[in-house]
Amino acid sequence: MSAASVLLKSPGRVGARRSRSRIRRALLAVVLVAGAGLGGAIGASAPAAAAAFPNVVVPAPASEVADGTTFTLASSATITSDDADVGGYLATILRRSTGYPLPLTVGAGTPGTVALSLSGAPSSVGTEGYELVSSPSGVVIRANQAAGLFHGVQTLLQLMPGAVMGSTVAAGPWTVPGGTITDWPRFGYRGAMLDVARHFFTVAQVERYIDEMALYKVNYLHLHLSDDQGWRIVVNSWPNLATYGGSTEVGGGAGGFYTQADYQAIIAYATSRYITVVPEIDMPGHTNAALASYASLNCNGVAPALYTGTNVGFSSLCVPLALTYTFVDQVVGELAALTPGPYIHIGGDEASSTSASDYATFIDKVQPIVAAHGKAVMGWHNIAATSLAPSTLAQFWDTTTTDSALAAAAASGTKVVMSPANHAYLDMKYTHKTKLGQHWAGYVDVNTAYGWDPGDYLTGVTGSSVAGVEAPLWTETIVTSADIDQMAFPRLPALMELGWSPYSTHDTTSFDQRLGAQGPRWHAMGVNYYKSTQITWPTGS
Ligand code: NGO
Repeated sequence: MSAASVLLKSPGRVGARRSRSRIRRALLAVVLVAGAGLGGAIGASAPAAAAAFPNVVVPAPASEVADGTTFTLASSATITSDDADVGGYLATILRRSTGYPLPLTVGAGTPGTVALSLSGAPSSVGTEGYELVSSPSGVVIRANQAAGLFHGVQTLLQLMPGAVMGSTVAAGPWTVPGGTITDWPRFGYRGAMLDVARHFFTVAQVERYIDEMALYKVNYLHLHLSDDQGWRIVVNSWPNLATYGGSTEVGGGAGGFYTQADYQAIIAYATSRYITVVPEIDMPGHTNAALASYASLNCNGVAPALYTGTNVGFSSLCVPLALTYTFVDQVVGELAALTPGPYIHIGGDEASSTSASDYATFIDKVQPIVAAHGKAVMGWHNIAATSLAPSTLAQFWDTTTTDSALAAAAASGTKVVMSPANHAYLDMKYTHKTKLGQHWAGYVDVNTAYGWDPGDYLTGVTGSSVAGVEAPLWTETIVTSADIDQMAFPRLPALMELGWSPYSTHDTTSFDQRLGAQGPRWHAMGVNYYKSTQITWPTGS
């Protein structure tokens, strides 16, 4: 093994913050010096020593060893897969853009030119990781579970020319650099949130976003299903929630809601991309749509009007009312029955119209209701001001780096998902010129989204207290799929790199280069991404 490949294999060993590009420049210098010392004898064999994977994969893999060879997918190539779904996913994408037949065989037999195998992966890659070996004769991806194969497939696609992501046949050559990538995630929770309450998004729009997020190894989709401006899912025991509470949205549009079959279709689609859905019913605040749908839920027995503005903090469920807990039990019960994932998100943010003692009473009563339906609670970090069940997951969304209540909860075992608004909120404007979005948490351009360490950000909430990262997209100003694209790309990949890659790979220069390499892919896919001036976008972007 060459010195080059040894160095590249363990980014951690060469210093936490050194960039791969700097390492590559240094290696090249070593090779050149060595070559000079040998009177240029290194000549033709130099590529092996200087080999490096192109700096194109987001999130950065944990480990890569290039060997200087190249694999080229030919029209006669075949695909084999131990998992029918992942094999089918890869074949569909490759057939569409290459125009090759690429027959797929599922299960035992001779490995195809591209082979997805559920045996022989290193145990160290865990349930979501994979090993990818590319050589002139083909590519083998090994994983312990199908999720790992799926993530390996994303890496393989990123190693190919961007046109591979297009929906029409393009010219090759369809090359893959040779070598071995061994990769697994830093955190178990890597989420994207979509607020379908402020503006409603159809099943097809949600599925489109799921397909986009899957490219960056997202494994949780948090759906913000209710807010003051809209209730977006049918609850059979409280039918007006959807039909009346879902009948509008910010700005006064027609809104909409998911039938339970729609919701299950979203879950099935997400599952096919190895993404777990976390449904949120925001309580006790952010409940005007529910209060407007049922007068009986209000302390004064009077239903407020539907609301289509963008204020927050003015609504509250009636904490002393017994019916409130029947409501919560039935809503959570129906949602839990439809949701295979482990969490029900109960919101808990900005309950400014609920007294502190009522708030604590409410969270105390709701946690066991969720548990009785077999789910763990997830809630915005404000719930840490109350006493939390051991399984409750708190989601930090403030702009500070200290929160004593959350630190105390973490000290007693609460795990935290990190979504600091000034880094992770996809609804923040990039710059003062950005048309969409808000800027209450500041402007968040790509390098700000990338420039923090979720595992060492919040005082007292570090290391194993951190479950992962989530990028929320609130939709007060977001109306179309093009709007979603504009705000999520390129920041969502930045946040998912923080969630997946070892922090030893963290380097802005290297990241910006890899992010730029996504431009031609998004161009091929028709993703309406924001061309941040912080990134050098290559030709074809
Ligand atoms: C806050 C608020 C949301 C807003 C969002 C806008 C949280 C957790 N509650 O985040 O209701 O939509 O900001 O950025």
